[in-house]
Amino acid sequence: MTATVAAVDLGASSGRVLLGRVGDGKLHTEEVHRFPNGPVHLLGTLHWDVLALYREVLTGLRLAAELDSVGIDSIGIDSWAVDYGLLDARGALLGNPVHYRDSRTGGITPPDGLYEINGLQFQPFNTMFQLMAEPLLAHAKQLLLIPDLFSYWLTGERGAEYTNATTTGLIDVRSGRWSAELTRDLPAGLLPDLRHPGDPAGTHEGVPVTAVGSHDTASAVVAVPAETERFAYISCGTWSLVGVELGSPVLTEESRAANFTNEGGVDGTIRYLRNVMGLWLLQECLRTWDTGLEPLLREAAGARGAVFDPNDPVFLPPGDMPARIQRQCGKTMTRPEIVRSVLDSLALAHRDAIADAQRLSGMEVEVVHIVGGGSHNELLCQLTADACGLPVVAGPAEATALGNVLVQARAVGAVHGTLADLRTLVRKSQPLRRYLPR
Ligand code: ADP
Ligand code: LRH
Repeated sequence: MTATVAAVDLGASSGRVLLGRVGDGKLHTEEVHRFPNGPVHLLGTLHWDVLALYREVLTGLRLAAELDSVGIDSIGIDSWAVDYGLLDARGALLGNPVHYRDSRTGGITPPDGLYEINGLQFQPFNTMFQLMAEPLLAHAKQLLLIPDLFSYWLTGERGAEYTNATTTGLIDVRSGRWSAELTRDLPAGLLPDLRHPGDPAGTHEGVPVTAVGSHDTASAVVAVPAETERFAYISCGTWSLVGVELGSPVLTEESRAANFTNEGGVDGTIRYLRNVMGLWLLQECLRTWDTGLEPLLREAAGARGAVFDPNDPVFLPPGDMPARIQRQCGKTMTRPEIVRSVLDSLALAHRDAIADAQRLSGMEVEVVHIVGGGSHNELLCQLTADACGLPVVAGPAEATALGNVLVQARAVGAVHGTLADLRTLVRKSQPLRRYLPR
């Protein structure tokens, strides 16, 4: 059986709709629509423009339907994590969703004992902390994470997809359910029932919508083209999400202190990883300079950089990134030197996270997979291989959308098997590039 599915993947820097054809041991994808995404500053608060994004999603689905005269078997949606919309009693959106880079959660510290329950790294923007600063909470009847909100708008049906729900900080990592203790102070019924990747999630104009790993990083990890179980991954886009896949969480004090997270993956896996600030640093430099990436990357290859800690919270909000980087490095630099500093510093942060993941989980890795838009960045891939002293396999750049496609294709019966089987399909169908450590 061959299936055609539409994957909606909303990243923090861009969104896209892909058409995926899967069956007879083959995987073929075609991008049908791509659109920019980014923060909108409004009256002192940083928002997402969710209605504009929804319009783009509808455009993408229309274009996909026009391309596929045979008919689409399923639609799946994933996006960045932690952010949400609040609904009133009629199901209408209360306010425009706030961006996780907004300053409203600045100064929050995690309560003691939290990690033992939710296993989540501390990020000030985790949903549970945003809710502490949420003025609309008292008026809200229900909370929907961003992919669940889009799914609701498409289908009229509500639910909370599990992988993304784990990024709220409100899921008990052992039971995989909403934690009674952590949700105690929230309005009753605020959090919808959980659904899991592969579950039906309603219909849009007669086409079934299927829950996927709706946390973009969960979908990206599905499509890591690993041959061995002993792999590390870097889902490298706006963020670098760096870690390993495990069967059970690591909840030790050392793991908490190293700020490693145990996020829920597809098929009951644990995504044991650390957030590294990622290519956001570069995106914000380019925005400040109002220039393109490729010429700068060429110049950066021959430049000397400085090393700084890319995870310093000073880099989290939007703003003049070159100024912040130069301040952290304690010197004035040319543009290529700044770009080189970003790449050197990210490569070292990738190395540290992979070393920590191995030390804390006891798993030894043989290869590092870089997926996401950053897999196009040859210099970063080579520097990461050099820093880690491990081979790097780069690609696919659209791993998130591919993971979304594959989980849908499996749900409709066009492909069978475990994550290893899905990964084999990715490995056989996608162009990959190998970097050896120098
Ligand atoms: P997100 O899903 O977080 O929006 P993506 O996975 O789409 O992020 O990755 C976007 C990033 O990938 C860009 O910011 C850019 O740094 C990098 N990237 C994309 N294409 C290229 C390219 N051709 N060369 C180098 N880097 C690229
Ligand atoms: C990447 C991502 C990441 C989260 C962040 C908020 O897009 O989903 O996994 O930590 O956004």
